[in-house]
Amino acid sequence: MNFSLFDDDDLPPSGPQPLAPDTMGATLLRGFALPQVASLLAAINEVTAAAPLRHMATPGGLRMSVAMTNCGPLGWVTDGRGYRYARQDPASGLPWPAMPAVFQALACEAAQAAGFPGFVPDACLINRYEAGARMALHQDKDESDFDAPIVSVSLGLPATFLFGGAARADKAARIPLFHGDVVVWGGADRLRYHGVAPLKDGQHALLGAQRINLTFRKAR
Ligand code: MD6
Ligand code: FE
Repeated sequence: MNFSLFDDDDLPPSGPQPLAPDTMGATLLRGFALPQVASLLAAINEVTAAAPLRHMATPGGLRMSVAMTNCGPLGWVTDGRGYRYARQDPASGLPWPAMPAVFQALACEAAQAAGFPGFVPDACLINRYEAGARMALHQDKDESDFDAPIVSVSLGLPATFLFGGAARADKAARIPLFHGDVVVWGGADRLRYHGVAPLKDGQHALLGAQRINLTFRKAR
């Protein structure tokens, strides 16, 4: 039996570092979420029981390879009418599940560690990647307040994060993100293109064959 706090493919926590050499606005907190993982997974199970993960459609009618749901007052949705934040889950007509306290606390603490004190998210998008799922290069621009940061938590299988520039055609840096890593993104680089490379097959000790990403935003 191995009682190490960290799985072999997880890196131990370390202090804040820039996500890429040419950014001041995106901070990587390696392993920041590891102490909260058990509570985070329990909370994810509660949210997804009430608002199941589903493959939404892009405005152009394509099925997204990433399955999504939300919690908190607002949820990010996409369908034939476009991208937007909505107070209700379109699948049920009910409000999104409340944001679990452990989510709220982690997002606030991570933002503070990266130099954004007082972050209070009103939306948490939950993304589930299975093998082959990817997120094409995009900008996060459906929020009304670009001064607030975005806090992004990676759980489960590792992924390659693509960190591009101000234009879609700019070459993207490739940054590995592991179980427990947190990225805080704000300031000057808030509108840079970014995405996730197709998830590689694998088995994570706690999450199995998937990667879960929590993305906290102040949408309004
Ligand atoms: C993901 N993340 O990591 C997708 N957006 O699965 C994002 O699209 C993202 O991680 C804005 C800020 C941080 C992110
Ligand atoms: Fe994004």
